[in-house]
Amino acid sequence: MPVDYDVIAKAIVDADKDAAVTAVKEDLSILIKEGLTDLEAAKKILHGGMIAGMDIISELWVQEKIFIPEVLLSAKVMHGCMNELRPILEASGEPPRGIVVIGTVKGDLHDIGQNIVSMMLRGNGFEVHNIGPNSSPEKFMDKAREVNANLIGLSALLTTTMPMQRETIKAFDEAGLLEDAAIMVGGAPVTTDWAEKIDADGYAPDAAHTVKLANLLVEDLAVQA
Ligand code: B1M
Repeated sequence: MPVDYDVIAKAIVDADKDAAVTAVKEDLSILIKEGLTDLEAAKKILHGGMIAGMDIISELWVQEKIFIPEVLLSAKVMHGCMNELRPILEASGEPPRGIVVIGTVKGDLHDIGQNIVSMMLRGNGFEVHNIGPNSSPEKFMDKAREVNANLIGLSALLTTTMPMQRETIKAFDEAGLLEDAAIMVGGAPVTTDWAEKIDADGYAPDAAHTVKLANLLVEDLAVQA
């Protein structure tokens, strides 16, 4: 039976957790039988079905065809599907390429994107400490000190919380924590221009680019050391 990613996307839009999780499991098994590795299959399902479903939700919300309760229900189903992919995306036996503290900045409750970024970074050999949404500069700094992080990831999904990325970077700088660490920023409204304006070390538009950026930043830090 061929894989139909629309079934997952539709189940996320309909907030039908059982249907979504069943389709994720079935599609994983089909793609692996077709010869893809676990990781290749998980990435295809993530982008072709799950993120596509959340894109539809975004569009429906913009058009005011659905409202926050519906968005929250779909977000929960998205989390349920992510639980199925997590072990695959995170599996790695190598020593960590870098130590990342990631979260969504203070005032911002959106966490789906940064959870995906976290999983992809883990799956690509980074040690990731995900401190969750609504994280203050102090929370980021406490965790960075505790785990001796060399990469900090700041997610913001609201134009009103983007300035908190700048505040967090300032706080790290003033505390002298940027000598051996680099800051990455991301989130739907964030741009390269914004990243430059707030003195971030890099911007990534999605999880795959975050992995590339993290690798580059870790190499730069090694050269500077
Ligand atoms: Co909110 N919301 N929301 N929301 N929400 C947006 C962001 C919005 C664009 C919708 C819209 O109006 N079109 C809009 C922001 C407008 C703006 O600021 N310009 C909005 C609004 C207004 C709000 C509220 C203010 C609504 C209200 O209460 N009136 C409110 C704010 C609450 C708060 O945070 N204080 C609110 C609440 C919510 C829910 C709680 C209902 C829910 C969040 C549930 C959750 O996360 N647990 C929600 C959702 C789901 C959305 C949309 C529909 C989807 C976001 C999402 O999960 N996308 C969103 C619409 C949109 O973004 N187009 C919207 C899927 C996810 C995979 O993508 O998060 O972009 P994304 O992550 C990507 C990349 O951006 C990148 O990689 C990820 C994977 O590829 N990335 C990084 C993300 N972080 C990164 C960090 C990095 C690097 C890359 O480096 C570290």
